[in-house]
Amino acid sequence: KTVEEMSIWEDAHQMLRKAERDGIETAWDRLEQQTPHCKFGESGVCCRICTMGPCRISKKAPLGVCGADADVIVARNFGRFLAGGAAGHSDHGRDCIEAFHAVAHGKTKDYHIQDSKKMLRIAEELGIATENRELLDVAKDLADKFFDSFGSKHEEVCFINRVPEKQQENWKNLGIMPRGVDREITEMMHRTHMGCDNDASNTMLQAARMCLGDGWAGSMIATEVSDILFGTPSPRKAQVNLGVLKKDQVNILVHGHNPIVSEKILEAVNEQELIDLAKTKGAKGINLAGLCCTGNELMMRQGIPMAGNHLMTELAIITGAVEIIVVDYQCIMPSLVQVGNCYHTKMITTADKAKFTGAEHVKFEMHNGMEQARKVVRMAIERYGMRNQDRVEIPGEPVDIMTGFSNEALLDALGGSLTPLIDAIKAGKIRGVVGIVGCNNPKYKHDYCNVNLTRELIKKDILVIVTGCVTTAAGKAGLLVPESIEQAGPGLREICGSLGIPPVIHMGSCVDNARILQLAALLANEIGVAISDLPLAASSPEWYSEKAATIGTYAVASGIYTHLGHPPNITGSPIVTNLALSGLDDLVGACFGIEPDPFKAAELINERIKAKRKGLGL
Ligand code: BF8
Ligand code: SF4
Repeated sequence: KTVEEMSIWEDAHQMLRKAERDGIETAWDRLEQQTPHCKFGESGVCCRICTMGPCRISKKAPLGVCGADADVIVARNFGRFLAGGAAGHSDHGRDCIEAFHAVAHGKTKDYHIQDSKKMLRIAEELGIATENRELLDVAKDLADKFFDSFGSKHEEVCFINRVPEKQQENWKNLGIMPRGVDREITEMMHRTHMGCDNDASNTMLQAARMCLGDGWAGSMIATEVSDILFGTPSPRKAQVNLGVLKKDQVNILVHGHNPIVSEKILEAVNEQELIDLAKTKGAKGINLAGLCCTGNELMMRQGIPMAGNHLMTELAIITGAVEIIVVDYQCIMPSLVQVGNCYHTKMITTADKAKFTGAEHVKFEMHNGMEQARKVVRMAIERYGMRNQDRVEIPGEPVDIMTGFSNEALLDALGGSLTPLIDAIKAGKIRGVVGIVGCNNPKYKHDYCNVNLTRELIKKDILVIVTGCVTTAAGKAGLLVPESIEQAGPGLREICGSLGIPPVIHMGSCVDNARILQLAALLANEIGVAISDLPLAASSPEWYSEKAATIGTYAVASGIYTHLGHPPNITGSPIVTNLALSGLDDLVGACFGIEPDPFKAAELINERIKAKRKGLGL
């Protein structure tokens, strides 16, 4: 493949060429080594659940040793795949609760309640008394409530009050009303043990229930607690692409997901003492930039620039300009350690649950976050002297973006209520709303689908919300600024123009897809219909991760049609495949659609939106 076939971006091309010159292997090279992929694995019919196997299903051998057929095996494999995603989001959520709990109990001086108004609002929403009480007492109760809701104590998921009545009824009827997310994940693992749940549809219903537990609790709690601790995002400017790195400054990259680490690094790089120290080493200052979702978190709340999305993480190090890459967990390629070793770049791990061989471990805990952050920044400053400026190449100029659209901020932009948005939808000026979310995957030309689908949808007067790695794609394409209304259809152009907002709205990281769920629920409640009646859709064109599949599944189970660029590894089972592509429509009012071509995908989504509008008499 030529570099032009690998990515749509000039900064990526330049770094891929440099990688070749510097003799560095990237994900694209390793994909080639792994191709062709195992067909059994790809279609989901390889079972490794017990040691009577492993078993592979084929025409010649249609049953595993235990008698499980392709449907059962695919359903079990996919159930476990989704459990990985739900666990990732919700364990991240639990870490946020732990920080919040430590703050409430005065066990940390490094973390604080930044948005007490939001905390009180959520406490009231969850039935906790707030009047005439000390803020920290309310916080203690709220932290306990969140902790409790993770397990099996409660019958229903934490933010069930936000779910429209009709969806709740639907879930009850199907027996998929989610309980604590930990319980759902455990039950998923239990059911998929050999000889437990051997009915593919039944297993898939549990998968839906577990994913709902992630969307409406695990992820939603992560988002809400992060807002309480670090501030609810509001509109601000930022910049994206590798051009945000600085040749004459100490460059630190934060990568991973949880703002608990990255927010402290940000505070440390702004401390005068450390800036002065960097200057004594010959640097002009200290530059912090983000990657992937922790980058999204910092960008949303603090306007910190974003160096790149998933497939840009190796390429960011190949600039030769990065002193340190600080990571917490999820979506961090283990290859980054080796790529870093080819330059002077050190990877710092911060969580005991995510160590990387060859990286240096600086454990972040509630009581020492700030101290550890300063330590990391000092290490970066030390390493600036080891940088070989002759090997440094920073491609491109940063692109401006507008970020910070929490639902609170969106409501503000709308003048305090959803009415203007609903009126615009009714009048057909905004024909629908689509969340484009998720990843990169070297099986696709990097960001080609993410960007083209976004462009096609806004042309059709569909408001687009982006999160996760699609954010950087839309940002680099110049779509996250108000001026991009020029590329939108006339109705969307008029509405966004009058509000001064871009037609593509950045709502945060992947756990922040919970914000989109909440917005969908607010719209449904306001209009008095089910979420599945609304002209909404979701899409993850270039997805790769378990988490992305979990998000897609909770979106569908919540009533939102979801497009994926490629199917999960389920195609070996007619039952699971049919359920995903159509059967779920009858059950929950939404299903998946698969289409790798972004232009055809835009048509598919558009058709869905047309049908939903018609259903509402619009
Ligand atoms: O949670 S979009 S590549 S970074 S999985 Fe990962 Fe996908 Fe990026 Fe964030 Ni989400
Ligand atoms: Fe084979 Fe059944 Fe064991 Fe799976 S659970 S490995 S199909 S015997």
